[in-house]
Amino acid sequence: MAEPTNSKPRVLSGIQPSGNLTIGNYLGALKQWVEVQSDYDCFYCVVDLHAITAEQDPDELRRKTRESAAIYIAAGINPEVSTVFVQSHVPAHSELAWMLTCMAPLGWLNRMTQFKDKSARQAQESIGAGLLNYPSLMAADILLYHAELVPVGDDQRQHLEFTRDLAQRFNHLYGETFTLPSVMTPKAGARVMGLDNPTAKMSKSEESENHAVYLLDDLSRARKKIMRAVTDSHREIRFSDERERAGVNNLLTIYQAVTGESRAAIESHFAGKGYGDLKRDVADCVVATLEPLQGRYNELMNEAGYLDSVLKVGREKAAAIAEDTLKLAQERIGFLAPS
Ligand code: AQP
Repeated sequence: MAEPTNSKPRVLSGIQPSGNLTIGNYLGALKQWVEVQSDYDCFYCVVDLHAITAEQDPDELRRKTRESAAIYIAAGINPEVSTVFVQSHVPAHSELAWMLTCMAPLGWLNRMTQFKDKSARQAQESIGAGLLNYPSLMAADILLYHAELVPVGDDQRQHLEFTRDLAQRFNHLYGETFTLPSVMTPKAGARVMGLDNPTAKMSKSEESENHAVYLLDDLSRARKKIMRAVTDSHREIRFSDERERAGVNNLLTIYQAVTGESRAAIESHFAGKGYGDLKRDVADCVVATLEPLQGRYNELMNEAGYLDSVLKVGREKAAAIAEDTLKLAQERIGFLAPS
């Protein structure tokens, strides 16, 4: 196994630059990334190889890739402490993904909820094979770094299970090669729902006007979207698993995830208040999070060369580890080493 360069256990996670990052991406992933960065040796990548499982405009993809990396840093990832890089800059991801794709049973891939959901929205003939093989690439991302912990939102739990199963299969067939990773999801905000449709996950590729608050939304627009969020005809403000109360539950969950307060404290804060008060308070705390993030983002984007230098250092650090692991996996599987 490749020797870790840092004695701390390793973390890996990523976000697809497939659109504008949402508060779902922030609360489900980015916020946790920041919280663990001093206790782990963290690798955070912009997963552009994953993004092309759906059609992307080339210029837009390049722009969103830089934008996403800048958002990671603006959200609190310190590139002096964590490694920030672009997935396609480290070719080992694609190479190991192919090896794992060859080992991934079709039955496992066909059972993935994300594949079933996303493929159901397209005509059968137009579904790219990449969408089906997405979990093998995600497994490669994680296994290349011997990551012990993967902080993600709830929707990625199944892919983590798949990664563990695939790693076990490889280790069983070819000898101990990969570390089995554990999933880490936040207590609140692991599954932020759409503001316009609180029974569907908030998603950056969903295009309807009031579905998501984007991290780079104009602040008054972000506020307006929250004030327009779907609620219900009840009056009581409390957490609930009932489907018809999903809108209020979602707003409370966002409030809980942002403020870190307990459910009991939040319910007592809103006791006797109306939905207008709830929306206003949620909007206030979300805007208070976005404002400094956007300030740092704008500074970063105006600092010529800074982001590229972070990504260059990140690529070098990531590639050194990934190449070692890839070499080991290639050797184990029986590839003839080049002389
Ligand atoms: N709504 C959400 N609530 C909590 N966490 C979320 N994540 C995504 N949406 C929510 C988490 O964000 C990380 C990055 O996700 P991704 O971009 O790799 O893919 P995704 O899960 O498919 O996210 P989107 O926004 O729905 O993207 P598109 O529309 O491009 O497919 C992951 O940790 C994810 O759990």
